[in-house]
Amino acid sequence: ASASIGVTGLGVMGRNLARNFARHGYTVAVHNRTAGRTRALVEEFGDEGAFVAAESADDFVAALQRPRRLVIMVQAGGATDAVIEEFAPLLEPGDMIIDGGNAHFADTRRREAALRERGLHFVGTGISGGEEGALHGPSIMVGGSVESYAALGPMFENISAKVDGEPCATHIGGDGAGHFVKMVHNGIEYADMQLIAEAYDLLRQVAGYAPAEIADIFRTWNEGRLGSYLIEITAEVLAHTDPATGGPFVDIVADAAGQKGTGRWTVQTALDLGSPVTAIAQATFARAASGQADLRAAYAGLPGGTTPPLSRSEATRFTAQVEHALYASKVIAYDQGWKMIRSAAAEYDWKIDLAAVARIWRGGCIIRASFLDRIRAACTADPDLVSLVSEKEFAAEIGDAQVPWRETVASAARRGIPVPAFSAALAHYDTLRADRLPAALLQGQRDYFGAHTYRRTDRPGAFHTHWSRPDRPETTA
Ligand code: NBP
Repeated sequence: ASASIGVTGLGVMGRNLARNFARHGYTVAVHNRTAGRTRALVEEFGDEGAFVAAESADDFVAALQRPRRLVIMVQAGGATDAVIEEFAPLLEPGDMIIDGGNAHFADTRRREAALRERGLHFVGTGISGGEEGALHGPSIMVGGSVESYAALGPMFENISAKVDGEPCATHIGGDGAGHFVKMVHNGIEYADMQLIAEAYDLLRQVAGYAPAEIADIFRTWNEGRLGSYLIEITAEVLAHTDPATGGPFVDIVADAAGQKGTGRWTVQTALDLGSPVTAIAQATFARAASGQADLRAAYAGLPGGTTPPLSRSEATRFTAQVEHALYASKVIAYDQGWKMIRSAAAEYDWKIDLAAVARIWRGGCIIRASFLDRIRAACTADPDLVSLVSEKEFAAEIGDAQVPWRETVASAARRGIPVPAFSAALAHYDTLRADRLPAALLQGQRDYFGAHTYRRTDRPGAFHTHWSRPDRPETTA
């Protein structure tokens, strides 16, 4: 046995991950269901490092040094279970199966428990950064036992992205914690992308800018506090000209957004946890609505708002407003994700270091952004920080954003331009800062039709009002 790690599943991600390990000096055993892919990898990239090509499962396992580290990079779901079942019987106690696919964290919890019974470590690992990240340095969110991280962590840290010399890989927590945090990463990614798309739509429809001009605005924003991979690529997409028509690329793309499901998982899980990730939810629903051609046809042509076009100087002022709105909404979206991770940590007994999550998201992953440095600093200064908006600097920025944020959402409403993520972020902010919420009325309604009882503000206990009695007496429940 000569390989320090093995990768099975040499699709887009697996083969680049295997190459990344090899480029860092590890001997990598490679295996794929269809052996042609294994041979192709070694033929094409064999000179990049030391590969051991294995055609059978037995050869693959035999090539691995003990304790064995076996990375699975196949489709999530049934394929992952099939591959685990193929290899687990060939392994020995103390060996590690690492699932680097986008598994649902509940599946990871189930698999971890089952393999633990068999003496094996199952390490659910979220890997972000797509094809390029897998090759050049992804962000790696590792679950599973502390013991397995001791054996694997240094390798993951080696191949991960680096920011200021620090690796973008860490042990997140036990069993499914790595896949959970990767899921929330993707949920935040949905929100961030939708917020940027709404900002573009406003700059185009309200301010009247052309896509190339908006690309320049995004380039400028990218130099400041909004600096991020997503803002950077948005500028590139907006500046791109369609070779066939000579017009803006964005104008010839069908406006129906796709999704692979991690945003949906985030929202479904948030509902179970009672965690209000409203900006993420709106971003997920916005994708779904964009693809509903029949509904969109039914609503097409219905009246909406209008206001006169902006002058050039008004457009400049409006652009500055949108920057505030985008930044404030983005802080809220990340805050929602943060709180969801905190809720899950309590629910599943994971000890998640939120400063470390911010640290490893600064490079390699899709939501890498300069303001993650600030989130990291805030979480380091106060590991029990309840909300990002209660941190001094974020609170000051949210304070400065008040008028422009509200003006942006109001402008959109007046013109009939949908800004579901901006609106959800602002409503979330207003919900949580309100002195009194109409939840009091909801409690009254619930008590009326279901005797669900309510608490009073002036004395302890649960109460019920006998709504059908003419004198409506109140009793303690
Ligand atoms: P690909 O579609 O490129 O490759 C899929 C791999 O799964 C192939 O090696 C295929 O083998 C193998 N496979 C399948 Br499908 N069913 C199998 C089975 N029943 N038994 C054994 N092998 C099987 O996928 P990918 O884009 O590399 O994604 C791999 C994982 O990484 C997924 O979980 C994905 O969600 C995750 N991920 C992808 C990205 C990304 O940007 N693409 C980013 C982060 C995470 P074959 O060659 O024999 O068909």
